[in-house]
Amino acid sequence: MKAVVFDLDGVITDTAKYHYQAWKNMADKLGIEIDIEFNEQLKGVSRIDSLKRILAHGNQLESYEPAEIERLANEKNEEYKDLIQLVTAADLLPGIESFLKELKAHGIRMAIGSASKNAPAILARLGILQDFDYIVDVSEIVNGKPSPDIFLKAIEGLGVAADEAIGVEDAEAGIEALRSAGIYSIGIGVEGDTTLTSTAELTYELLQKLN
Ligand code: G16
Ligand code: MG
Repeated sequence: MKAVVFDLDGVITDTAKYHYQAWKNMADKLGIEIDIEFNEQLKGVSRIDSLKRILAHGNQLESYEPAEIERLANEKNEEYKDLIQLVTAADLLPGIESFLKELKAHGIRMAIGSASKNAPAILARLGILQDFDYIVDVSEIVNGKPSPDIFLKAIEGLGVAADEAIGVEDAEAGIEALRSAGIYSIGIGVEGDTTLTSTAELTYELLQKLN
């Protein structure tokens, strides 16, 4: 094992609450009801696909032209960008800071394979941007999760083979993407090749056992 590929939202930090807040305001404006349970379906899903799911949920998908969908998605993102200004190092999920340190100390390469175009900004706010050897630029990716493309790009960027990497994910679509990429998965609160209930359980020792 030479590398670990991390999802961002739900693994490194919990930005889902800010995505939800911004989507909820947008849905209210559109007269569509969404709740926290529906929000689960948006985890790991790209911005445009999230909006399409919300519109479909409100039976409004047919009513919008692609350009209008684009405009609404941008509007949501502007609000989201304001909300993530609240993120600080205190928002790292349990155990992540020490896990990253351990990996670094053992020369394990690290990448971020997130569906979020805001990933670099969030990592900078968390104070861990420099810890990663590679961050997938999702604007270059055609197919989001559950397609393997994001994770294939991550291992290509790190220069490692799929069987030399381990992926950490919290969403079903992400686990599926890792599986299709041929990368061993650790699921956080979701079933993976190894399943954990919390990021606090992530340690270098655990990775050694998976080897
Ligand atoms: C995250 C979130 C999704 C969000 C997506 C795109 O994925 O889980 O809810 O829609 O990124 O984010 P943005 O609108 O910032 O580009 P991940 O892959 O980090 O779990
Ligand atoms: Mg996630």
